[in-house]
Amino acid sequence: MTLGYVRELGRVVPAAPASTRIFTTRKNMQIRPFLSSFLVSLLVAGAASAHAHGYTAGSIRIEHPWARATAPGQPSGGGFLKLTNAGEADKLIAVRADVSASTELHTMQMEGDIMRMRQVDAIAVPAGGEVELKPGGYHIMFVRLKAPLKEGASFPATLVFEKAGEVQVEFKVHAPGARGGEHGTHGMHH
Ligand SMILES: [Cu+2]
Repeated sequence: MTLGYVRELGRVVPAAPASTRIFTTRKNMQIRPFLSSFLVSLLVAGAASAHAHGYTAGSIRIEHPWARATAPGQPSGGGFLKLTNAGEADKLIAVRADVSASTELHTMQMEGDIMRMRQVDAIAVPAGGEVELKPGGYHIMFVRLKAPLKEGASFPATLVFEKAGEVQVEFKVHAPGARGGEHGTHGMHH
C-alpha cells in the first residue's frame, strides 16, 4: 500500500487510503473548526493575561503589577503598576510581600544632577484620577530580597490602600532592562 501526503492548514498529514479518505475528510472537517477556535481562545486568553492583568480594590483599578528581574546578590528590586481611581481620593499606604524582608514606597527625585530614590509614607491616588508607578518615578521597593526575582516568574503581594483596604495582586517579573534604564543602579542605594 502506498500512502501519499496532503497539505492541509499548513501541516503535512499522511493521506488515508482511498477507501477511508471520505470518512477521514469528514472527521477532519468536524474537528478542525472546533480545534482552531479553541486555539484562538487560548491565544486570546493568554494575551489578555499577559498584557492586561488587573485587579480592583473598591473604586481603584490596579493594572499590570510587574517587577524588574534582579541579578544574583542584588539586594532589592522595584515594583510597578498603574492605579486608576473612579472614586474619592485615596492613598497607597503599604505593600506586603514575602519575596523580601521589607517593602517600601519610593519616589525618585533629582539631587543636583543625580537622580536618587527617597522613601515616602504614601502614594496619593487622586479622586477620579490615576497614578502610574514606573521606572524613574514612584515605585514599590522590595528591600532585602530573599532570592533574585527571575524573569518570567510571578509572586503575590498585598496592596494596602487607606480607604479601599487591601487587595492581593500578582506581580509578573520582566527583564531587567524593561521600560527604561533610569533604575539601573537601583540596588546600590540600599
Ligand atoms: Cu527604590
